Amino acid sequence: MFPNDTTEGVTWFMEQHTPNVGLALRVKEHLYTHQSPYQLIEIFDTFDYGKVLTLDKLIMITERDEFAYHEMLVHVPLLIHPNPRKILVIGGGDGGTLREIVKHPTVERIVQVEIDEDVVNACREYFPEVSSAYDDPRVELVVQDALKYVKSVRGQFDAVLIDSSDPVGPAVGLFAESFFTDVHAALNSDGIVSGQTAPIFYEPMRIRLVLDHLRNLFPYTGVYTSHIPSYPAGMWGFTIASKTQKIPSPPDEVRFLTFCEGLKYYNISIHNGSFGLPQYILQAIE
Ligand code: SPD
Repeated sequence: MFPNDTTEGVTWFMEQHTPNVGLALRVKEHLYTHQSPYQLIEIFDTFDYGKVLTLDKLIMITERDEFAYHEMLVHVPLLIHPNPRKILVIGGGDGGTLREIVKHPTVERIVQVEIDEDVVNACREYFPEVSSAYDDPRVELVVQDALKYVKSVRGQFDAVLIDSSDPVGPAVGLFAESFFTDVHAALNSDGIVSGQTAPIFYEPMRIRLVLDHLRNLFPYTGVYTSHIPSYPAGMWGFTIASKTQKIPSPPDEVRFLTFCEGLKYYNISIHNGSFGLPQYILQAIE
C-alpha cells in the first residue's frame, strides 16, 4: 500500500524531505505536467488532499490545507500593520496569498511579482477557488524576476509578503541578504515584511539565516509557525520584520472582525500563540 507497493494501478506522489524521510500521497489522477522555462509544474488529484500543485517535485499547495499557509502568511503581518494599503507579493503564482489579502478593508493596491506565468495559468485553470482574486481590480500581476523588481521600487509599499517556492531553482536568490536589503528599501517608513521560510524541525538554521538578515535591517523581527500537514514535519516557519511595530504585536481585532467569517485557521489566539516557539528553535535563533 506504500510507494514501494507494486499493485497495478496504484500511484503515489512522494516528496522527499530528507535522504531517509518522505511524504507519500496516493494519486487518483495525474492531471497536468509542464516543463516551464523555470521549473517542472505538476498537478495531481489525490485521495486525501484533493488537488496538489508541485514545482520540481516539491508540494506548494494542496486543496486540503493551503488555508493554513496563506491565512498565516497574510493576516499576521497585515493585522499588525496599522493601516496596510499598498502590498507587494513576491511569488505566490497560485493566487492563495492574493485571495487572503483582498479580504482586508484597508488594501487599495496589490502588486504581485511572479517569475513564472505558466504557474499562474495552470492554477487559474485547475485551482479556481485558490486563484479567484486575480480578477480583483486592485491586483496588478507583473511577470518578472522579483530580484530585479525589488531593486526598481523605493519606499512604495506598506507590506511585502514573500510567498516563494523552496530555495532551489528560481527562488534561491529570495533567501539572500541582498534581496532583503532591497525589500527593506521597497517598504515605506512603517513597513512590514513576512515570508515563508523553512520547516522548523528539519531546517532551524535556515530560519536563523533569514532572521539574521532581517535583524541586520529592521529593529523588530520574529518567527512564527503554522501547522501545515502536507509540508515537511507538518510545522512551517515564517519570518517577520517591521520598521515600527513590535514583534510580536497583537492583531487589530476591529479589522479582524470585518473578514473573520470563513477563515479556517487564523484567529486571535492563533495569531498570538503562533509566536510561541519550542526550545530547540529558540536555541537555534538566539
Ligand atoms: N515546501 C513548501 C514550501 C512552499 C512555499 N510556497 C508555497 C506557495 C503557496 N502559495
